[in-house]
Amino acid sequence: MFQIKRIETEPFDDQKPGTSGLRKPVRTFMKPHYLENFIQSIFDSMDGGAEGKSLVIGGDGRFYNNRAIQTIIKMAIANRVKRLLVGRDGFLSTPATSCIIRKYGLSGGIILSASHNPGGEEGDFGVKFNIENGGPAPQKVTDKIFEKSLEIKRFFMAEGPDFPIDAIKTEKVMDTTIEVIDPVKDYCDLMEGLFDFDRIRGLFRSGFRMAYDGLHAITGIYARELFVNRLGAPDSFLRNCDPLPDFGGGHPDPNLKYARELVDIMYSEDAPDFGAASDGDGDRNMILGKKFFVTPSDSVAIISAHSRNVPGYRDGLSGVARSMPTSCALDQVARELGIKCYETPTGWKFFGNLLDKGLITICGEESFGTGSNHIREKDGLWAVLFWLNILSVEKTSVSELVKGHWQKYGRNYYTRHDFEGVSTDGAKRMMESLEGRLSTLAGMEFLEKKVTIADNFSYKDPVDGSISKNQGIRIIFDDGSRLIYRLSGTGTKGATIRIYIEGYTKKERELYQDPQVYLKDMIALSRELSEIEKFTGRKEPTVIT
Ligand code: VG1
Ligand code: CO
Repeated sequence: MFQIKRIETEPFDDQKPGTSGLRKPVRTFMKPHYLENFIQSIFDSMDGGAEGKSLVIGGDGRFYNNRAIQTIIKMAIANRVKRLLVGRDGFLSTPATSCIIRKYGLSGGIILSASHNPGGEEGDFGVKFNIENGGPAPQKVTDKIFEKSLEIKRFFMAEGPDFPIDAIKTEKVMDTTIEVIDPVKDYCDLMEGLFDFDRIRGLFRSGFRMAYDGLHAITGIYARELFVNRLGAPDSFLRNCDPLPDFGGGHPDPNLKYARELVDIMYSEDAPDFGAASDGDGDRNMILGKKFFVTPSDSVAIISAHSRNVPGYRDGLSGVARSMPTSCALDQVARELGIKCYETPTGWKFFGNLLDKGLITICGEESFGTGSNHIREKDGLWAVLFWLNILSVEKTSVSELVKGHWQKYGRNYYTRHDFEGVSTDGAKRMMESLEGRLSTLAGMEFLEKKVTIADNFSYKDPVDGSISKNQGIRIIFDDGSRLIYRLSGTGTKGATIRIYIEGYTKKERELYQDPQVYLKDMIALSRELSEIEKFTGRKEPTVIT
């Protein structure tokens, strides 16, 4: 039925994976051989090739998901993969994929998603490759894939009919056993083992109301199983929970700008007690209370501070970690708990070694990513369940819980200003100019604060000793304030400059302000120091979170 073909091909020069896999407009992925070259490069980067390996594939359901899955199934057969698990209907969230790799001891997984980037025919597509620990491939693996992509001359394809993936079944095709699996069960079982489902069920029974927005991306199918089927919530708690190839025309990014519908509900007079949303592939989360937004940096700190109330974390945390631009709220909690807080570059792959070695239990990024050692990816619904578990124990509102946290630890005011789609050249020149002035900035005073550190962040992995340079420019002040500048590694149009602005206070009367107001002078300073307008022609950011 299938015929193995060796197909001649020419390399593309733009298949370098970014912060999170290879991400391009879907039109690029649809070019002849584009996807095939990249998948073959992944296979070729494996020790001894893909032959005999076990892999899982699935995606967030965006446009081109199922075409790509058929291509990958046929390439896996041709490359003699031994065992291939495929999510039914081509669905698998990023965290569920990580869970499945670990649970079944697979060699790795391929996730088809451009995460929070828009989908549809005009949108983006992406391929992420995860390794046997369940986490994103580390730099040395992605470097190897890129190398292979630059020298590729052929790929292997089993030509034949499409393999039906709309029902659970196992079938052997040549050397490959293909198993179409339930995309939600394993992941939901894992969640049930970590959280106190009885208590959360009780919370829902007590009249507590929730609005969960799946943004028409992958998490809808998981949310329905978890909240409705297993936790007894009414269906009305769920919104936009049917995955659509174009995400209903929206931008599946759970933040104040793109999850507007949910934000409007949560700021209305009749707002429910709790609001949450996730992104395209299910690894991000946004947490809201009644007229209240929880910053992701606060969220990971609060989750860590309350972790003993959650069954899966009752024994305490070995350590915690945050990405460098994430606010220092987590550091305050670590200090109180007497554990170490590691600071890593942006991107989940940097947490992998720390988690594998048991050096940390919980970690997070300011970009709406929170997770723990239960898998090796950030996990949107895990964070939502964590909050529900905490609220069911504390019997208080989201805003009271957060305010109580600030009263105890002080508040790390935080905001991120994104300048999207600026000229690549202008962005590069801005970063270079800033870097060139770093040595003169150290020791200078601005806004009555002294610059204590001005550098380009470099990270030495404490486990394997690898060094990652140029991870973002930091200007740190003696009162705990910070200004951070980085270029995004996930955008697909021009460049995106991210400026992260942070200030810290413990004064009770200063705790409850709008971050844009509290940080006003620091925001102005961030513009001045970088001369962003001169280099990019932009005065204002496109997204503020
Ligand atoms: C962004 C975020 C980063 C996150 C990455 C992938 O990267 O800042 O924290 O890990 O997206 O998230 P960048 O390079 O654009 O700043 V996802 O949800 O794509 O897997
Ligand atoms: Co994502």
